[in-house]
Amino acid sequence: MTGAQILIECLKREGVEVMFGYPGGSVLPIFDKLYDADIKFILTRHEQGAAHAADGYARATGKVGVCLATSGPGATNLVTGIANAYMDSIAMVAITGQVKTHLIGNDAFQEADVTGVTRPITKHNYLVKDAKDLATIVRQAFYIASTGRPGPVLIDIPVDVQQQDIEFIWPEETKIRGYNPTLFGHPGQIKKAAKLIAQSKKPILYAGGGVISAGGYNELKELAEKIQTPVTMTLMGLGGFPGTHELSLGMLGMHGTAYANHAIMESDLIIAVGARFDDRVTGRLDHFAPNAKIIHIDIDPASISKNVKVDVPIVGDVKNALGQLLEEIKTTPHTSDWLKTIESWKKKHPLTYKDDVKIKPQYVIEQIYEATGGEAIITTEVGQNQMWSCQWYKYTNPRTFISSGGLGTMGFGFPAAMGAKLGCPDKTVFDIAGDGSIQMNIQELATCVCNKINVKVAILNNGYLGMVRQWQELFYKKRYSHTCITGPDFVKLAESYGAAGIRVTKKEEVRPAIEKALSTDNTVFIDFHIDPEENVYPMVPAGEAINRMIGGMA
Ligand SMILES: Cc1ncc(C[n+]2csc(CCOP(=O)(O)OP(=O)(O)O)c2C)c(N)n1
Ligand SMILES: [Mg+2]
Repeated sequence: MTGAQILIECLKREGVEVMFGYPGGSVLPIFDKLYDADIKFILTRHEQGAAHAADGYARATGKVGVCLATSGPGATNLVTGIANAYMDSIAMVAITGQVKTHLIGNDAFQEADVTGVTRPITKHNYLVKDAKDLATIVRQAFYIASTGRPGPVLIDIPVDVQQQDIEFIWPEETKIRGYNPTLFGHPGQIKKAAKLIAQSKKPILYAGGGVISAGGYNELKELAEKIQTPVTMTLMGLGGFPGTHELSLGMLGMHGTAYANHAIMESDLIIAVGARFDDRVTGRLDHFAPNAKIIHIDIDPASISKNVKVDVPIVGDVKNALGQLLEEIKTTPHTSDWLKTIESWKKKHPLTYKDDVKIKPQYVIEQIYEATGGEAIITTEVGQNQMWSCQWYKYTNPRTFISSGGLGTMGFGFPAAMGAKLGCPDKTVFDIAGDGSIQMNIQELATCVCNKINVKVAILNNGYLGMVRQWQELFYKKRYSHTCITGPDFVKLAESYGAAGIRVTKKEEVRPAIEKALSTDNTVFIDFHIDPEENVYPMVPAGEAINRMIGGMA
């Protein structure tokens, strides 16, 4: 078999059903084999779209997302998508073509040192120098991407290796020396954690994306109910615990709820589960949760005590470790006073906005929530649109909220929605977008229409790079330097691609437009002309303690 045939055969054996990508000279042998392979191939209109679509597919399904690009510019166009997956620990395999082995290092046409470029943004990467290593490398790549703390793995394959003829041997086993993720928590640490929990009076569960990637949703819910402890989630953790549950505090951090931020600051015990104490969550570190002991469950030992020193580290798979903890806990803490205090904060300081005749973005999202019965997969772009989507849609199931957390990549949401829809064709998929962000990968409209990928895009059109404008308003004396942004006529643009477009300029048109989009068997752009200077509150100014919120409780 040729290297290209071996690659396709390995992808099939790894269970790959869909892949995203773009052709070019250095991947022609692979594309030739894809011509009659039974893998669905989605030709995007930009390689960045392919990487984000693979990422969205992975987040929605829990499978490995796969993308493919040619050498040089094709590969460098993947870079943002790979970095995005790396920051959010998403299982992805990115395959790139490379110039012929004897030309590597020669500044050959369309040569880029892609393994060099992606080294700091991949969990691992490979340059395949001989086709006889290819099968082993593909197996390892999928194994590394999907086990332990998931992440992107890149395989760079020179053209001559794709053409090389060799015997195909499928490696039955994958063993990688020095790579052995710890799956269960140390029993001694679990005991210590159970003891701390029993003694605490003001515990809080702080859940991150690890709950979702490990499939620990049921265990987290069981634990929260058993120990009657409130749960706050990071952006990546939304959907990891039902947002409608009475123990849910919603999201914490820079744009978190006032009660979540106060609860974590006042707590005497933080049980961190698959979360990494990101700076958007902790705010000013030396003021963070001064009275709390910390238990930290994470599969990645490197993320423990990285930002915040913890008292009881538990290295292990979140689902397993929560299961162990559930078994170990015999005495539950007395939290009724604590829950009462939090309940009063919730009542006094709920998330709010001033309703108006103008269309408020929060209102649009509430209407999307109601119209979809809370059952849609929501993807977002980055900025105010993203934060409002965290605040105003309640996610009750894992893998229903898909957003660029760590990297904050404008242009992520639309291609990610495509990937999610391909992975979950029976679900309604909505990209809640900003008018700036949507213009960063708007070319994927063609991909949607051509492949009948019916995603709905709600553009919260404020005529601004809204989140940056908000910072300029609050911290730069309203000097709106280059944040007023124009766009095309989104309705005409969608129509020109063969998609549908709806413009909404009045509040009473909001719900009917959403209903119309839902009943349209096509990709739909809804252009909501929202109040242009609406802000996201509460807000913790960068570098402040997280209970010092603008628009939160004093
Ligand atoms: C690729 C990229 N470039 C720049 C930024 C910085 N940035 C963060 S939010 C934002 C504004 C986004 O504007 P828009 O998509 O209209 O969303 P809004 O905040 O108005 O809802 C910018 C420029 C980014 N996050 N990503
Ligand atoms: Mg905007």
